[in-house]
Amino acid sequence: MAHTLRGLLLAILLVVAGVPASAKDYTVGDSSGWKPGVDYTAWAKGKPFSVGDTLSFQYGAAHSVLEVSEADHSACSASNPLRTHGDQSTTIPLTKPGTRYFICGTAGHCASGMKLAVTVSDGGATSSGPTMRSTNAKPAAGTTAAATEPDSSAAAAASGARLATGLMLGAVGFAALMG
Ligand SMILES: [Cu+2]
Repeated sequence: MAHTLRGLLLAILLVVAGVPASAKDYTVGDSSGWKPGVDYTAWAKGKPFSVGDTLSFQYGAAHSVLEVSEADHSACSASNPLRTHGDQSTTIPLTKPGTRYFICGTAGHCASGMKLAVTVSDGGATSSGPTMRSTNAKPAAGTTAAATEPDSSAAAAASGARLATGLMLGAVGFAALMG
């Protein structure tokens, strides 16, 4: 029995570690993209942004994506951005837990709704798990920040869903062992 349980635990660990991290890419505003008149607070509400996910901003040449401080987000101030993007298709990797703030830099657009706050969770990951998926961590195009990540925290972000899947598969394996 002890051996069976140990085998079961090992099976669960292998399954959980072996399932590739299912990082999500969120297109900001969905089909509306990044433009005035969209309620991005409503868009973001309830979405489980996690470390390893990405935000994709799609917009026309009249717009931009400025990452700003919380205060500048509240005040719609574009004068002191942390980062500026203007390539009309901007992918932002969510590399660590916390809240990030984005506005459009064009005058008046933030006040017209082009402001977004995204709260990123760590996805319930612990740093003690196996990190054999590092080759799967796909660096987002056009960013230098991703290249300086010390480890693949993205890949290590085991979601609750993965754990649930692992447990379920483990239970199936357990049933098979006992049968
Ligand atoms: Cu704009």
